[in-house]
Amino acid sequence: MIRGSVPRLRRTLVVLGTALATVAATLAVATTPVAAAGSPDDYSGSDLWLRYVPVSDAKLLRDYRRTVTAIVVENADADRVHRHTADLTMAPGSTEKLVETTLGAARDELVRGLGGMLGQPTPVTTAGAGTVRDGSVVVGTPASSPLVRRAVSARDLAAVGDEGYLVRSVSRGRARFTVIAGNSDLGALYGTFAFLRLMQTQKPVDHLRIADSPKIKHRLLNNWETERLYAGNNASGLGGLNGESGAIFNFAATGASAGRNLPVILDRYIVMARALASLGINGITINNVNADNAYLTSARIAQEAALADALRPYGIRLGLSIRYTAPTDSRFAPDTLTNSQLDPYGTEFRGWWTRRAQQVQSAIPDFMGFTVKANSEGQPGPQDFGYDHGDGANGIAAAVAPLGMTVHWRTFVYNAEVDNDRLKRAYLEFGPIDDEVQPDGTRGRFADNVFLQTKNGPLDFQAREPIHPMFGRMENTNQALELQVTQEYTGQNWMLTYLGPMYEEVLKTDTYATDENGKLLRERLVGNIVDGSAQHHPDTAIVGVANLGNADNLTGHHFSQANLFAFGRQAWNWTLDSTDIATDWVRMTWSNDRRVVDTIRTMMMGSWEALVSYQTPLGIGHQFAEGAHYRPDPADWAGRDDWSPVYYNKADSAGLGFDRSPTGSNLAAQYFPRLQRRYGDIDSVPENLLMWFHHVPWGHRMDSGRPFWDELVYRYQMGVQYVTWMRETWETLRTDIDARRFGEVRAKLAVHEADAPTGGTPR
Ligand code: BDP
Repeated sequence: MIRGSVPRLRRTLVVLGTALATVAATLAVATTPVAAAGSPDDYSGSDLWLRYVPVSDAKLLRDYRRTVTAIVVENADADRVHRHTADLTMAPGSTEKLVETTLGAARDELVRGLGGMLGQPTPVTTAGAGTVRDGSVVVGTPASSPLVRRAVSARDLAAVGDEGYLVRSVSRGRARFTVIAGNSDLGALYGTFAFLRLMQTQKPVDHLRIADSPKIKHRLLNNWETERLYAGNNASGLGGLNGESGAIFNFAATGASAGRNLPVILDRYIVMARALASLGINGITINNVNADNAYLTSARIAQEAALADALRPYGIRLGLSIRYTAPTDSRFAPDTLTNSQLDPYGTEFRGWWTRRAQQVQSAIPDFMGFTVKANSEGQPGPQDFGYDHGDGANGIAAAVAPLGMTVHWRTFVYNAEVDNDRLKRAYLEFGPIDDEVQPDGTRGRFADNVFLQTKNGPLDFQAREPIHPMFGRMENTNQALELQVTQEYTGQNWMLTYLGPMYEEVLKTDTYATDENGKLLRERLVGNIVDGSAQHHPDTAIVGVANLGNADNLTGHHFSQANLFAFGRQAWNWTLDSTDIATDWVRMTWSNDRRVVDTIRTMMMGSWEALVSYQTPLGIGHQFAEGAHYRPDPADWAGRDDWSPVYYNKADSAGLGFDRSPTGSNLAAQYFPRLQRRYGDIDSVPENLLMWFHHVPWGHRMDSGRPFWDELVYRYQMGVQYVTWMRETWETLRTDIDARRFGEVRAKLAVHEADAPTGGTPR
């Protein structure tokens, strides 16, 4: 390649400054200062979106106070969840508390939420001889509550399934009240949060007729602990203080925090649990996919059981990431295996995993199962012992199936030494296993309790990627979509980047999947593949790689909270509009003032596209300096090709971009025919994926009429100027936002603005 092209690119980014009219000028908003309402100026963001500040609109407050006067949760304390840890306790000085029932959690949330929003306590009452007081909010299931049983028909309730809910305004004689009903206690809890959200976002609640249920069954987080964590509480944003690691959960903190390890429960675990339940997230795999076997030792299992106990009332189940070769770890002596016993069809291997899973299950009866990163980035796997991914996944799956557990087998595999394009490996390795005819005549070798967990795109969580060609390809295997919530490649804890639109783009992309006769499926967006409707998969899952750490605001950047919120809402219902989600989040997190809502939402909605523009525009991928994945360095060669910007940009005198069309690596051929044609042809590929699929000549004419190089420069500059506009616009909110959070966001935006054009100093 001709390296001169890349420095030229870099220089241009830095030097450009005045060529374009500023975005700020076109997007500037008028300022009308409004006094900040109801939030102490030192508020840290620690409540996430579960802030229940007093309703600021006086008329609405009067209406709410009339409509909502009492809380009725019959038998709230009856159905206690399992607790393994006899003396489960919160750390001294905690403000959150442990609950023992799901309906108790619903009741407590109403007490807290209504008390805060209405500015007066809302009494918890009993129904009293089956009568309902005017203004009651009645929560429960037909089993827990005679009132609920009478108020909603079994048929209506049946339609919302196990985890769905109904929220209804009901009139009985002179009494008007609200019913929040589920078929399960968890459904009722989800309905409670939905009801509170209506009030947090200042919607009317007097004529409700809501029925809602999740489209995807397992809505999960993967917690990578401290890897790619930007929410640790030390000054640089990484790691932790006082002996903590920076991770959200303390297993092995030292020094001043030694007394704050699990089984002791910390406030932030309960805040997290409430927040995740408010979105309907129902599971979390708590440790890194580059797994440490320590999590399977008896001492850790006891700690994990305590965490599971604390989260259980909120419907959040635990899972663990495991290392394929864990059976050989001497920490499990005398119950260890040798390498030669790691035969996934052998009784030793399967027996070992069954025993381990049983041990976990005896402490955590609702344990979900294991997530496995195998033969990927140095992690061991079945291929090291002469087997393939199907053999390995099925070996562990068979071991845990009798216990009702699942295996999430990740498809993040690549080998640029074998392929002419790193992006092709997953499809090549997993696809044929899905096609295999089985002895019973069915197709697909992966077991029923295996999910293949696939990142949204074929590379690695880049700010924009085409969808992964696996979606739609694995018609005989359960699919789990993995999205990144932690902002590894999207600005980390320095940049304000709202990822809701990115998730939406992924979920609503058409796969153009066809059936076995080549006929287009009727429902075939990525969301349809993931929710099972496209190819009739009975079990469904979506996974977010979480951004939770021990920072006061739990996510490092205040606006990163929005990404967890958006992921959760879209995991529940992937058809939602990311603008509406942003609106809800702003109202719940910052303010219901219209100007504030409009201003912040506008900032958020353009922020991801701006980041794409100044980091990796027009489909160029992975232009980051080695390791940190923050600062672009297009000329870098990171010691191996497939980790290096130059491998991805292929800059030379002819042009820029990776040819994945039929004249190049032909990754395009891994897509269904319609996409294959669209991506494979430089004239039909969407411009935002141009360099993903083509080596674009410098003079290529763009839709705008500009030559390719000019367009590239234009995009970079637009992205950079958007950040300036965000920084300026935030200033207009000074009097509307509580001081600490205003200042913290302001400081981050200053760094963001400095780093957007140049990548800044290495952080
Ligand atoms: C990459 C991360 C790395 C993860 C890997 C994975 O840089 O930390 O371990 O993905 O998903 O994006 O396994």
